[in-house]
Amino acid sequence: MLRERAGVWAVLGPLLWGCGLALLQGGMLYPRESRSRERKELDGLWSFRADFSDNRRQGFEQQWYRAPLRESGPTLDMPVPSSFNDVGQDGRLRSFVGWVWYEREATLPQRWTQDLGTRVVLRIGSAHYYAIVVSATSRASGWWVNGVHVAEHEGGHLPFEADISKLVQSGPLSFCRITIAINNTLSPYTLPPGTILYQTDTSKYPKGYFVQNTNFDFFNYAGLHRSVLLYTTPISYIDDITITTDVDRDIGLVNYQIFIQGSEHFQLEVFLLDEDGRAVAQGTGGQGQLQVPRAHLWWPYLMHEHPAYLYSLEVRLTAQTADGPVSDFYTLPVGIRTVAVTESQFLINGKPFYFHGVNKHEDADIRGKGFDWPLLVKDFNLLRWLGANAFRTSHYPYAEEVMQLCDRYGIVVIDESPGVGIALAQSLSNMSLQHHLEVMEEMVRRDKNHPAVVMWSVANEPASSLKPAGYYFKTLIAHTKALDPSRPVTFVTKSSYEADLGVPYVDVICVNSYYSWYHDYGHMEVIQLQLATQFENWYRTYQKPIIQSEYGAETIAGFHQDPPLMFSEEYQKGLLEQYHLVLDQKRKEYVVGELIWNFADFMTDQSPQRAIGNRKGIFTRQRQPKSAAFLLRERYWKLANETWHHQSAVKPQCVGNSPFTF
Ligand code: GCB
Repeated sequence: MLRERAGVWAVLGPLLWGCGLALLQGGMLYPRESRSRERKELDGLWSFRADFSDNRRQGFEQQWYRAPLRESGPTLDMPVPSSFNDVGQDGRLRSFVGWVWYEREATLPQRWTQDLGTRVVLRIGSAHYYAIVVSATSRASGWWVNGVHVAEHEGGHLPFEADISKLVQSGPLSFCRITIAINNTLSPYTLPPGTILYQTDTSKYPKGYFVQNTNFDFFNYAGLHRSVLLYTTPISYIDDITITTDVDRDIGLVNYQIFIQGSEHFQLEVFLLDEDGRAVAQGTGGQGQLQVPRAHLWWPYLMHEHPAYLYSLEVRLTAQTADGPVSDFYTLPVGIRTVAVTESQFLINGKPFYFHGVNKHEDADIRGKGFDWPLLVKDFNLLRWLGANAFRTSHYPYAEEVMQLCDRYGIVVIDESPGVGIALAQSLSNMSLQHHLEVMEEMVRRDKNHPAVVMWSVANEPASSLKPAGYYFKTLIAHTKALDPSRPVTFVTKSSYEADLGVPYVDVICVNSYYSWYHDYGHMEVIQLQLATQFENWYRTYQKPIIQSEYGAETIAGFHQDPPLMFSEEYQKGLLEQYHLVLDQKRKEYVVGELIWNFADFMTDQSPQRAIGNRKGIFTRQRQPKSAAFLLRERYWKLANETWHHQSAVKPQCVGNSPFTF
């Protein structure tokens, strides 16, 4: 919902268009082509201009969206998807705070603009942080319909859409111009939060000087981070599908609920197809249960010889409209699996699951947080090479294509919201909570059907010992559970077991710790005692399973010191080994996972603690292994052997470089 954000927006904020968004109505199905649906990607080069004016509002004052952006002044070519920060040579753009403007023209197929039975939707995968979308159309005569406001959205990391059918179907059309203004300013009430620090001492700073401060440890990359696309549906269409699954002996149960828009009179048929395309169950109507005898379950990677089995749910809609019958088709991958938590175990399909994996970031050279297929495929190849069976989307929801690959490869996901850096009491206020609840709704709506997602994490390292944290997390977790009763909910803490006011409400305790890194520098000999005490205190207090959700050490690839010194590859290995000794004891009791911080080095704000970013990766930012990657690889494959649940005598082995070796 659009709200005036105290302070920050007053200087950098949007012109309020007076139109709150009905964000949470309707579905957010991933746009897939089908017999009734087409899609057109608008990725590539866009025109771009940052508003460097003092108040950052010149773009709105001069209405840059009313004419091609290049007429407003100099523009740059900007790739989409990408962050804008690192592609240029202008240092001012790298650290820019305020409004930037993206624009491109799209030519639409004639039938999209002439067939009133077609619904045309503009979808933006992620615009960080605040976006206003304006569209203009050019008629055959070369006459532009002035910019029409089509959407606004708060928050990067999650998609939003606008139905632009009316706009593109009101006469012969030659072009559609799309302008997206994006503001990356973070306030105490955004998610993640931040503050703007104004410097008023004119003996030290120029007039009007300000910087953006944050309490999280990654660079606040901004821009159009994921694909922008247009897609079509018929005017009566399948708007949303919710799937939950269960298992009764060897019968897989697929519960479905389908939401239709654009017609009240319709028939629905659903078919569940196996991997060979054979229908194994079928049903009719908007909700029901499909039963699959001898179902192939969705198993995590390295837990079964055929992990990640995916069925396809084919939904067929026939709707009656004033103009006659309309059909829509949508196919959704479905994994049949169960998730449950006991006092000391995390169960997938009734079997104990141990998370041996990583924390990641969406981060790479040049593109920043921009989606990139080669990078994604490389990362999944590395994960499988490593023998990792899980990751956490630290510290925000990742691209939908990432989640799809997790479903396909059996990589289990703890899906985390952008609730990171919640450090001030202000950010635990009702205003923040309200927004956080909405973000969870958007996130659950987007990711609810991924079998890979086994748990929601509502936040990372919030100030959970501050007084308002109790109510905040109680409400947030209850809301998330109400949205999705089928998955456990957690948040990741670094508070002490005595002081944390949010942990009473979580299903699994996720704890970060950096023994011998952020204190007791260089003294790895204290790790075992401190870590064991940490686990024992948490377990004694709560009797809930625990995940070591972060641990690690800053390591500059190529630095070697023996005996180990901080920042060397040997220190990283040594520190990990100390952790593993304790994890190996406690995983026999109640510790259900270990996630290294971090998969790869990543960019952060500049500070004396960070040498061009955070170097706790076991891979470099360019995805080359440090020594610790080999150590973890050996460990993870060994752990995989212990959690192998199938009857087959052949167990997974880490041989050579193939991630597929069994
Ligand atoms: C943490 C944070 C993570 C940081 C990491 C570090 O506890 O959750 O965002 O990057 O520590 O390296 O300090």
